[in-house]
Amino acid sequence: MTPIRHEGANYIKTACTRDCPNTCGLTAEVIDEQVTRLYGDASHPLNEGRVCTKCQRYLDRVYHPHRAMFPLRKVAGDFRRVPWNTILDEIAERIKDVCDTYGPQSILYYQGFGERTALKLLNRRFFNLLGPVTFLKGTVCGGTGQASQDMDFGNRISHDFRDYVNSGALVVWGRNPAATNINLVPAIKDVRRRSGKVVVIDPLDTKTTAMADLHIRPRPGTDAFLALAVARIIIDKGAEDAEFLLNNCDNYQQYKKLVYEYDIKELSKRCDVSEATINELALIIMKNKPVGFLLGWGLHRWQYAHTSIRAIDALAAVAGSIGVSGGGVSQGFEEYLPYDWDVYGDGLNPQAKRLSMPRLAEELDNLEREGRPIQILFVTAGNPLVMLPDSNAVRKAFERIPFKVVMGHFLDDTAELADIFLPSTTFLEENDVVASYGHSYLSAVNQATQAPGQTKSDFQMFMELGSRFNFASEYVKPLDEWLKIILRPTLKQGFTLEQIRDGGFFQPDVPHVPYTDKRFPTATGNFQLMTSLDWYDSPDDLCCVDPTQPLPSGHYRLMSTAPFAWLCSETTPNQFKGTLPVTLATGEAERMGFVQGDICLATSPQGQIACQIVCSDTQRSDLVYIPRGGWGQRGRNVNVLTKAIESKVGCGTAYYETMVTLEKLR
Ligand SMILES: Nc1nc2c(c(=O)[nH]1)N[C@H]1C(S)=C(S)[C@@H](COP(=O)(O)OP(=O)(O)OC[C@H]3O[C@@H](n4cnc5c(=O)[nH]c(N)nc54)[C@H](O)[C@@H]3O)O[C@H]1N2
Ligand SMILES: Nc1nc2c(c(=O)[nH]1)N[C@H]1C(S)=C(S)[C@@H](COP(=O)(O)OP(=O)(O)OC[C@H]3O[C@@H](n4cnc5c(=O)[nH]c(N)nc54)[C@H](O)[C@@H]3O)O[C@H]1N2
Ligand SMILES: [Mo]
Repeated sequence: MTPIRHEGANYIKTACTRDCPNTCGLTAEVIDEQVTRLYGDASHPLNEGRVCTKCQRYLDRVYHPHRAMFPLRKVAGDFRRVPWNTILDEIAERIKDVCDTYGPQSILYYQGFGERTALKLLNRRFFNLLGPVTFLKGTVCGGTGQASQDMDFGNRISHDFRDYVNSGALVVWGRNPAATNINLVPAIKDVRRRSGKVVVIDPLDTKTTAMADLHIRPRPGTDAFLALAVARIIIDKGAEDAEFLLNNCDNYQQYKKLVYEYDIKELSKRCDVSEATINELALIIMKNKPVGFLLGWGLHRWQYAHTSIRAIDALAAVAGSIGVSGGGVSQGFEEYLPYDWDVYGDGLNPQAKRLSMPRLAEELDNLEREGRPIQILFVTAGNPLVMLPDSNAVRKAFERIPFKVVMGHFLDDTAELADIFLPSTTFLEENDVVASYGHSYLSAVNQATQAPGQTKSDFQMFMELGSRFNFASEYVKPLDEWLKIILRPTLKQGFTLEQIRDGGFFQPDVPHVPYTDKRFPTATGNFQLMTSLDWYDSPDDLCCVDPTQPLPSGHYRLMSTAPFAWLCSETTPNQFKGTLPVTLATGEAERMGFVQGDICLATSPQGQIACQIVCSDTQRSDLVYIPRGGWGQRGRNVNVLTKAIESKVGCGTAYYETMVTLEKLR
C-alpha cells in the first residue's frame, strides 16, 4: 500500500528484521519522533507494498507500556534499575572472574532467532574474543531441511519466488504461506488464475489449505510414503523424466527399487491418504508441468524428517522439476550469504564446545554431572524458556546457572529468570543491513526513530562491553566501519553501503532458477536420489510410536505450528484472554465426551497444561493442534509438553514427535 502522505510526517525506508521469510521492505511513517504507521514499501520488488498482520500489529509491541526500557539487576528476587555503566562493569568483571577461575568454556552464549542482521555477527565475535566459550549447535528452526536437501542437491538453493509465474502447478508441502510468508500468496493466486493447479499437503487445516484446488491431509510425519506412491504412479505410466533420471542422477536403480518396495495400497495405508487422492495428485503433477514444490518448516519437526524431504526431492526429479524454470523444490535461502563469516571469529577457537540446541537441558545436566557446570548464560534475541522443547527441563537447567544475562524487549519467561536484563532496541530504532531466509534481496535497516528510554542496540551494548576488555582496540569500531567489514564480499562486487541504505538490491551471485545446467555440487556432480527409508532399517531406533501406525485410543500427536496472528513468542503482554486453545476433531471430541469450550488437561511424559477444547469438523482425528509461542507466565506455553529430541539429519528439533492425552478438568 502506498502511504497516504501526512503533513509534518517523515517517511523512512527500512526493512522488517523479524524472524520471518518475508523480510519485507517497509516505509515507516514518523510523526513527532514516534512511528505512527508501518506501510509495505511499494518500491520493494518482492513485497511491492504488501505487509502482513504481524507487521501491522508490531507497533503495539514497540509502544507497549510493558516494554522493557531500563537495565535491571535482580536483588533479593526483584529487579531494580541500575545505571548502564554499573551494570556493564559488573558483567565484565563477572566474565573475567569466570574466565580466570573456570575457563571461558563455562560461559554459554545462546543466540536466538529474533533478529538476524549483519551486525549480529559481532555478538558471536565478542564471545570468541574471550576464548573458547561454549556455543550451540543444531537448530530449533530449519536445519533438517537444509541438511536433507544438501544431501540431494549438494547445496540447497531455492527458486526466486517470482519464477512461479512459469509454474503449471504448485505443490505446497508442509508450509503455510498465507500465515507465514504472504509474499508467496500472489504466486499461488496467479497459478490458479492461469488455470494451473495448487495442491497443499498438510495434516492440518490452515489459511493456505483454504486456497488449494486439492488439500491432502496425510498422517503427520509419513509424507515419504505419499511421495513414493506418487513417484510410482508416474513411473508406472512412463511419464517420468527419464533423461534427467538416467543422465543427471545417481542411484536411479536403487531408488526405483525403493519405489517398488511397497505396493500403492500399502503406501496409501502408511501415509493414510486414499489411493484415489494419490492418483489425483499424480495426475495433477503429470498434467501441469512445470511443477514447483514448496517445502515449509513444519516438515522438519520429525525425527526422520529427512526421509520425507528427500522423498519429495526425488519425486521432483521424477516429475521433471529440477533445474527447470517454474519447477524446483524450494524451501529457504542462505540469509548470511552477503557477509564475511570470518567476522564471527570462530576460527579463533576451532575447539570451542557446542551444546545441542534441541537437547539443551540434557546437555547442561550432563555438564553438571561431569563437574563442569556452565557459570554464565548469555541470551540474545531468544526466548528459550518458551521456544525450546521440554520447557520444564530447560527451566530447571537454567535455574542452576549462577549468573544469567538476557537482552531483549520484554520481561518474558526467559528474561524473568535473568540476574541481569538489558533492554534492546527494535529494528525501528536501529541502523543495520538484513538479508532473508525467504528470498535473496539485501535490504537496508534505516533508523526511523530514537531509541526509547535507556534501550540500546545489541551492537551498542557489545561495543560498550567490549571496551572493558583487552581486545577493545580490535573490537570497538564505529557502526559503518563494521558494516563495511561484514559486507566485504558484497562490496567487493562493486556495490556501496549507500546503495544498500537506499533500499538494497538482489545479491548478484544468486541464481533465480538454480541448477539449469543440471550439474550439482555433489561428489559426482549428479543429483543424489535417496536409496532407503532409514527408519525401517532400525525400528528400535524410533523415539516414539511408529509414525505409520494408528495411535492408541485417546492419544494424539501434538502439532504446535506457527500461528497466524503472531510471530514465535513475540506476543504482547495481555494479548490473550482465557485458556490456551486445543483443537480436536469434532468426532473425536464426541467420542471422548468433550464439548467445545471444555477445559481439559493436556498431558505428555514431559508435562501438563490446561487447555480449552475447540472442535473442528475437518481435522484429522489422530492429532491435536495447540499454537506455539504463548508465554508460561500466562499459562500458555505449549512447550511444557514437547519432547526434546534431535532429528536424525541436520540436528533439528523433532517437536511434533510428542504424544498427548486429554482429560476433562471441569
Ligand atoms: N504468522 C507467523 N509467521 C511466521 C511465524 C509465526 O510464528 N507466525 N514463524 C516464522 C518462523 S520462525 C518460521 S520457521 C516460518 C515457518 O513457516 P511454515 O513452514 O509455513 O510454518 P509451520 O507452521 O512451521 O509449518 C507449516 C505447516 O507444516 C505442517 N506440517 C507439520 N508436520 C507436517 C508433516 O509431517 N507433513 C506435512 N505435509 N505437513 C506438516 C503444519 O501443519 C503447518 O501447517 O514462519 C515464520 N513466519
Ligand atoms: N512447540 C514448538 N516450538 C517451536 C517451534 C515449533 O514449531 N513448535 N518452532 C521453532 C522455530 S521455527 C523457531 S525459529 C524458534 C524461535 O525461538 P526464539 O528465537 O527463541 O523465539 P522468539 O520468540 O522469536 O524470540 C526472539 C526474541 O528476541 C527478541 N528480539 C528481537 N530482536 C532483537 C534484537 O535485536 N536484540 C535482542 N536482544 N532481542 C531481540 C524478541 O523480542 C523475542 O523476545 O522456536 C521454535 N519453537
Ligand atoms: Mo523458525
